[in-house]
Amino acid sequence: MVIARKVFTLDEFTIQQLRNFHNATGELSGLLRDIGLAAKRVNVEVNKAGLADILGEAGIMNVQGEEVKKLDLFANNQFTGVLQHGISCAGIASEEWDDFIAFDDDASRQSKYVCLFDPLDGSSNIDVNVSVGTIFSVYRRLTEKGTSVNLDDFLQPGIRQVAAGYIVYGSSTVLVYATRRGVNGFTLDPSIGEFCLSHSDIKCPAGGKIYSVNHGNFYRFDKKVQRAIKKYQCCTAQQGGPYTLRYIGSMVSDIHRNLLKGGIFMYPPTRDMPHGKLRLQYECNPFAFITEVAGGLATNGHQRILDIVPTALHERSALFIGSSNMMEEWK
Ligand code: P6P
Repeated sequence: MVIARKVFTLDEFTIQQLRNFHNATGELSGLLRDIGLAAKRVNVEVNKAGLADILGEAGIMNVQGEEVKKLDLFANNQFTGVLQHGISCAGIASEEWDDFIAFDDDASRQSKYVCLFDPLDGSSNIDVNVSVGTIFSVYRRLTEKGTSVNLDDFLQPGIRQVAAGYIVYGSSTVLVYATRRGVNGFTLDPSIGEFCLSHSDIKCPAGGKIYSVNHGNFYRFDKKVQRAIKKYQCCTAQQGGPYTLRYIGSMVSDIHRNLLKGGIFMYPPTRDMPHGKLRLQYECNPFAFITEVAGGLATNGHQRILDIVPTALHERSALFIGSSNMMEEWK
């Protein structure tokens, strides 16, 4: 007799996925469970950040030239440590590490995956209690199993992602991940300390009324972007509007909302950041993969994000991402 179960924890869900694909080895399930463990540990610190001595600057600058917060460092160490001590990842790259890290123990060298992540995106919001998030991306390594990974493993185009996801530490803590089989969301149930399936088979609505952009950059955008923003501001109901501006300054929260409700998130190039601000490998590509699997689109304004061939680990890209109908002019 099989006991029917409604609620799936992340572990149960990934194991269920494993059952459905007989040639699966369980490595990806293990990697996702490791990420879930690190996310739970980060969640504890994010939720008490105001109480513990974990707010504020760590007093160092990262490779991006940005002030690193203590919580950034904590999150970076958690995700790095869990993946290094697991057996499902051969190496990682992170916004907070200058270079990639090859895990050089025998078990890790046998793994077929590498992982890239932004351990705590939006960290400038931490001290004012605005949602922050973790973003991750998983690729099958190009180098031989049993050897150390190298830079080529981390510079693959986003179309080669095996999985991608994010955790948003907000009013609740939600882990969303995508494989080619679909996008699913899991909400942390603090009473049992497990992520439980809460958003099954997420689809990005084809249309939306939300646009997300930092309006303070308006006069630094090109004319096409300025025209689009003016269109969103002026559209009447007869013209497909009215639209509403929602911009939290934390892309994980902005894109999560638009993924569920429909909308477009834009981080266009500006005069001082002609290649955009956001990082291709561990911000744009993971969200582009998730959004496309959910039925939306993601470009840099003229090229599909997933088709861009990266040339450097921390390279930047412009990003236009969201509902397919709202993305027409950015394809
Ligand atoms: P701006 C946070 O620092 C971040 O990387 C994204 O999460 C966010 O969408 C963006 O930068 C905000 O940038 O220039 O609008 O403050």
